[in-house]
Amino acid sequence: MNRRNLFTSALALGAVSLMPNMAEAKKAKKFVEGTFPEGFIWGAATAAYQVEGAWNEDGKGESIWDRFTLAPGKILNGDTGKVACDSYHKYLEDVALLKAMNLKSYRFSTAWTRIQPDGTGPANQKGLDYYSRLTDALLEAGIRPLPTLYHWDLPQELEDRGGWPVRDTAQRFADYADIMARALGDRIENWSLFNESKAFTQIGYWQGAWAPGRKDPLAFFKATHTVNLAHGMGFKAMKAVNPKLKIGSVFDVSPQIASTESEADKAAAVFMDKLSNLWFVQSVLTGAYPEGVLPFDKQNELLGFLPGDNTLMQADLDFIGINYYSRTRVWDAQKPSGVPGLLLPDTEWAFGDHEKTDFGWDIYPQGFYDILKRMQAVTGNRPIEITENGAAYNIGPDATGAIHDAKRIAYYKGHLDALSRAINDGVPVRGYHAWSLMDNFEWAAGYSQRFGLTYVDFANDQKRTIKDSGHWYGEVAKANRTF
Ligand code: IFM
Repeated sequence: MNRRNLFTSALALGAVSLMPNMAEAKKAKKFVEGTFPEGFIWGAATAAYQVEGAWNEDGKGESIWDRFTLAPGKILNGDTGKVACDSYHKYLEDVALLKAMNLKSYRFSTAWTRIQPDGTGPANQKGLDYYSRLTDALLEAGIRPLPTLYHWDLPQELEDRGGWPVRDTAQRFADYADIMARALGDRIENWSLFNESKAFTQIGYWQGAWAPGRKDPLAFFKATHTVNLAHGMGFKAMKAVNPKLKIGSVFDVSPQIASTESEADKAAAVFMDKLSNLWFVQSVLTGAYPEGVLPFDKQNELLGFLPGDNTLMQADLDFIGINYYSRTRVWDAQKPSGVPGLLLPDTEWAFGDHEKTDFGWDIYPQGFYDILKRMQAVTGNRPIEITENGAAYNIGPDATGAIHDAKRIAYYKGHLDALSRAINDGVPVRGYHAWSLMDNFEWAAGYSQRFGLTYVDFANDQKRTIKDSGHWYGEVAKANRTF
């Protein structure tokens, strides 16, 4: 029964005299910023390549990040994820950290190459066993496992066959999704298919700064279509195993702000909103791409879109994961893109006069509120989970070993307060995951950027120490409100 029906039947039952009391009760319950609905889920997030290490243990195959990090000059200081936080061996310590912070959800990712070392064929039992042990430890601790199937670590063998620009990779992903649903679907209900499809296709295939390091706009657009197909096909494969599984996906979004009031800049911002915020989520939910990005008459050819793909890529996702960090400024530039008929605006990420994080990202909590309102409209009121939000501050231990990262606390407070306002204004957010549970491998920036609630001493056996922010966040989770 929807709200309208509820109201109609209340009238029909003669319950109309109750209405003024209800209104008064609502008024009396004044919203307090920083408070959250009962049952709100508090969690933290990591990803396989960023924390696991054990890059070639127990039959694990080579991923594109294993390969990319070995190429000279790609990663700051020549860092790699070979050891990272060593979570493959220290996962029980990670579960203990979550527990110490009163968290009830752990968002991690599963490494495809642990499951299918070269991206095809039967499962590697030892890889499955690792995620099974992690799952059991989480459940035992009363923590919900929330795995993401793809957080950027494509099997190198699949990249050698063409990678995401090649259509067959979608079927390979669906097979992997099927294996995971069969192996862990008895204990894990909620799953994410992908993490930040925009980021890994754009930076990996167009800009070349991340694995696999290609600089080819045509390959980028093809990759986006394969990833969208993989959403639909992976979703259907998992539902076929067990229709009760709840399958979502994680989208990185950012308000696109026109740099001036000119019509040209405003149009450029609308264009970037489609390419940056809607290209994956709207296409997967509806089976159709946002209009006005690619030239209409060339779109199918540029994407490799075949008849029937609308149905193939469509997925009625059970929940939407949102990652928010900062906002984007856009101005009309008419830049040639390398794609016939496509001119691009210029964009500047994380701009503004506000204080910056140590990574140089602008701190703008209102953008969190704004983008949540936008995504609520786009995703038709589906349940939303914040799957990432956080800040890099490279603060180390003091003489006593304590990590006083007050700036991170301020960052979280600002964003959580904005989130509470969005929820109070009707955005259906049911959970929040801080990025990250612990300092980890930050892609091209290596270990130079620390996003963790927990300090990791990479030079000293990956020793973990909860920072002030981790203690604060633990109290927030316990009290269901900020301080
Ligand atoms: O570390 C990354 C993560 O892997 C994806 N989202 C953004 C984070 C911070 O850059």
